[in-house]
Amino acid sequence: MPLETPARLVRELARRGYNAEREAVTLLAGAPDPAAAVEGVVEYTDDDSLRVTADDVRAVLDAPASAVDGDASHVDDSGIRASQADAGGDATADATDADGLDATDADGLDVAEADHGSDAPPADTPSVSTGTTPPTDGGHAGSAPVETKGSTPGAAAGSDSVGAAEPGGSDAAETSGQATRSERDHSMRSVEIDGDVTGQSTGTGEYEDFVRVFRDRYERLSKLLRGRVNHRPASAIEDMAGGSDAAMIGLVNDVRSTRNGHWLVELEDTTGTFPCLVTKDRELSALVDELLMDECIAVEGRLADDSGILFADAVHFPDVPRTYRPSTADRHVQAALISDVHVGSQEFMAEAWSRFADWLHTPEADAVEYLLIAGDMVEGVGVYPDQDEELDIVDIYDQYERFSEHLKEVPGDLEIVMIPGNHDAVRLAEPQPGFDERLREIMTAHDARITGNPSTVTLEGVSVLMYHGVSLDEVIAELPEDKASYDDPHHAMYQLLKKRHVAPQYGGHMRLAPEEQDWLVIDEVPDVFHTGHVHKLGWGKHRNVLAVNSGCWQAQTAFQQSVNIDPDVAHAPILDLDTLDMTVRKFA
Ligand code: D5M
Ligand code: FE
Ligand code: ZN
Repeated sequence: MPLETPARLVRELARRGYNAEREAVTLLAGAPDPAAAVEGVVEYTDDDSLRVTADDVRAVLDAPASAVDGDASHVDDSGIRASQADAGGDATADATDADGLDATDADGLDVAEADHGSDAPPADTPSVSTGTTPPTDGGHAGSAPVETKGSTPGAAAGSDSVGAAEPGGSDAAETSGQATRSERDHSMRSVEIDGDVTGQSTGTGEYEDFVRVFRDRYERLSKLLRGRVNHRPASAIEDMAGGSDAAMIGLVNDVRSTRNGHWLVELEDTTGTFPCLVTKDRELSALVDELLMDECIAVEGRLADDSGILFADAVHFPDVPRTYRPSTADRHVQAALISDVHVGSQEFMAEAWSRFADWLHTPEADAVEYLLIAGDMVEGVGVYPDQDEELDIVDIYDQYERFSEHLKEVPGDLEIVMIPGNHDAVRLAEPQPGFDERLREIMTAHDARITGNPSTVTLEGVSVLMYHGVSLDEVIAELPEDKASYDDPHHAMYQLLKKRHVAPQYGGHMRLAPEEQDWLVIDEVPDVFHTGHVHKLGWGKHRNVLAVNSGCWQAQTAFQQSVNIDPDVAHAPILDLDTLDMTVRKFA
């Protein structure tokens, strides 16, 4: 880019994390080679200085030619990711933004950790129990709802016996030697589905679609931030007087570290881009580690004298309102939240699955009336290199046939909702539509409801945002360990809630299908956020929203062994819809 105009020079300096005296800019513009002069000045200025003075420029312009040749190697434009990752390692643990939202994060963390680490969890935390022993938390799992004998006896019993008669199915009552679950009144049940892209996909994959989807993302997420800051569009900020207070809402377009160790965050809105500088000594700088490309944030601060850069004082995320109160069901009823079944893989744990299905037939599981499956029903074909070496069933349709047989093992009166994942036979790019007709015909068991990834499923008033979770890999790779890790997958989910988007960063693992609207924005705060994909179990609350990542039914694969992923296998998180308490049952 030619740098002959003062505006461009200011911009270029801002990009490097500097603002400049007016006279310095004039001198640079008049230099024989302004670009080389900028490089020289950047080289010359003191490591801690943020401002290029006229004296700096004179010193550089007066120096022998070799000094202004401009070796830009000290300017770190090479990959934000690397520098972010590095900075992440020594980021301070308690980075709080102005809203102090991490206080709530910590609650969730404590719950999960206490639970994983202790056999006797505190009374009000979820518990992990094994097999069919009642939960230890005195929760509701053991207290069956009042039986409604005589109502629709045919429905439940009839479908159960169909399940038992199928090959691969098992009669839970016989195998467990226990009574079967009670017949229940279905009239209280309700399932509503929102945000399903199935049949609504408009994208043609053209460039304009990408523009449109990001514009929609900006419009919807910026709305959530507008009341909190007195923001101006990028184009208007450029024209504001130097030194004034200013705020901007934008998508993160670039994050780079400056030569001086500060951070330059470039925001983009519909009018242009504007650079915001976060200085390294500010508490705020820890927040930079949490930023992902393309997420929407607001930055408040003070404009530099030349209005070329905004010195950040506060960063805001759309987040969940602190006052958020989730809805609950009007009666005691439960939902099992699972994912990543991976039927067709040699590592699919058929026996553990059958134990789970058997347990669902027992009176202890009486209150479990809903089963949500958040993707990866089957292992799929050609998903990862060398995957075929570990396939038990090589044909994708045969995999779904087998999955359907396993699904028949669970009680026929369960309401089942499923979304696809990255191993399923639908398009990989998100949002993913639900299974096509051919697959639906195979998976007719129990009239499962099939919807897209993501979707919001409201069960008796409790909204559950179901999303498979491919973006979690990205969030975990990009953010510091204490903000997101495989061991605490729910922390990564908190970040998605905070960003109000299930997959903020486009590229990497995340493939985005450009549509007219951004289906991945979290418009409405859900009561529960349910994901899978990383094959780790974790749950906790972020600002009263329960985040649950549900583990898997596939033992460790060769790849997972090679990268040290130790999956949490055959756990079924059971959610009380009336209290939003969780109990985890283990069937491995
Ligand atoms: O992926 C389960 C988890 O393992 C998820 O965190 C991705 C990671 N994974 C598994 N196999 C691979 C390969 N081959 N490359 C990269 N990452 C991988 P899932 O997609 O549910 O099987
Ligand atoms: Fe999976
Ligand atoms: Zn997956």
